[in-house]
Amino acid sequence: MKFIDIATLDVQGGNGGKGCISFRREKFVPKGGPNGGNGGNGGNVKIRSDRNLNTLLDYRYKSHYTATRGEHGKGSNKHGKRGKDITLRVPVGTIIRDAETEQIITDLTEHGEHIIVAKGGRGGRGNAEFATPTNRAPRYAEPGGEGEARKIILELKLLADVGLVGMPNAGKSTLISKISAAKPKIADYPFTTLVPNLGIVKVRDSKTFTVADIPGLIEGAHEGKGLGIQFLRHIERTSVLAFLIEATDEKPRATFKTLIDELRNYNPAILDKSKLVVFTKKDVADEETIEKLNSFSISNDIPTLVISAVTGEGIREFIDCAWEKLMLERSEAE
Ligand SMILES: Nc1nc2c(ncn2[C@@H]2O[C@H](COP(=O)(O)OP(=O)(O)OP(=O)(O)O)[C@@H](O)[C@H]2O)c(=O)[nH]1
Ligand SMILES: [Mg+2]
Repeated sequence: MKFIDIATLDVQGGNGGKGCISFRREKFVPKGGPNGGNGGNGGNVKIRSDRNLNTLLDYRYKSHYTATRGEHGKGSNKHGKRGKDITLRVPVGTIIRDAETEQIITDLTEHGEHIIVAKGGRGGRGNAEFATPTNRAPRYAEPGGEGEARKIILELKLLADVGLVGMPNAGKSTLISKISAAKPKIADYPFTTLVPNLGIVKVRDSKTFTVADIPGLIEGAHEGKGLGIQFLRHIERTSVLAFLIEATDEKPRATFKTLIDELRNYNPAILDKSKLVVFTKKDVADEETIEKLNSFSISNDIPTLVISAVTGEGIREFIDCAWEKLMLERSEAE
């Protein structure tokens, strides 16, 4: 299944009901006063975050939502009922933007948060409300207000624990396919992965973490080169970043720097995350290279591993290392 993480919706609040023009008609009261009731307010369109959901898939099939209108006012001072609200449920982590201004309206980060995205129109006042000493029988009532109409964009950032970043062809998708049930497309050409993949990794017992494989990054990605950096939003909320670099890369340090620079250009805060460096495709590197990589070091707090998804070497260590970093991040977050 393709991971749908963006959806554009047209939302509209219900119109307000019309105010009523009506006069009392009673025996023995020849000129009854005005008794037209108010129209009900239109319903609102609301969005609520729900931890039981994890995609925006539903919104691909239905993208127009209009709340019901308020009932019109009636005679005998009866007010119209308000229109029903519509509540759209979205996964926790969904960002809502106004499609026109692209401004973020809100960021739903907790379960059960909700927001009105399109307000219903106000009910019009009935003629009873317009009676004054000089005009005791107004033949006027307000129409209902129009419901607010708006185009919004829902955007979901994957809530993965560990994000895999690397140049195209580094072996990101191969790794996720070895450590989880995710079955992404793997090929020996760059930009095989076009949409992010999410996998669940079993550590041991019932312990698991989630990992995100994103499309490859290249120098200039922040200017739109390659597939650009649009996918980096998926790793903004991961706790740990694994930098995958091919063991046969002749300039691993420069590659690491390029990746760091691209992330920094997107959002410098991403670099505060725990990091690990993972050299991939150990099986095709020569002894000398492997030896060099074994002593490769960026800094004390960035572990380095050399793995092969083909032979399975180092995979267990990768899982353990990522888990350890994750536990550290979690305990610091508490
Ligand atoms: N020999 C060897 N080949 C590998 C290993 N891991 C991945 N490959 C190969 O490297 C190529 C690229 O692998 P992918 O997993 O598609 O790379 P990616 O980083 O996801 O690439 P993009 O999606 O294009 O960014 C494929 O031909 C894989 O079979 C490995 O450990 N050893
Ligand atoms: Mg890939």
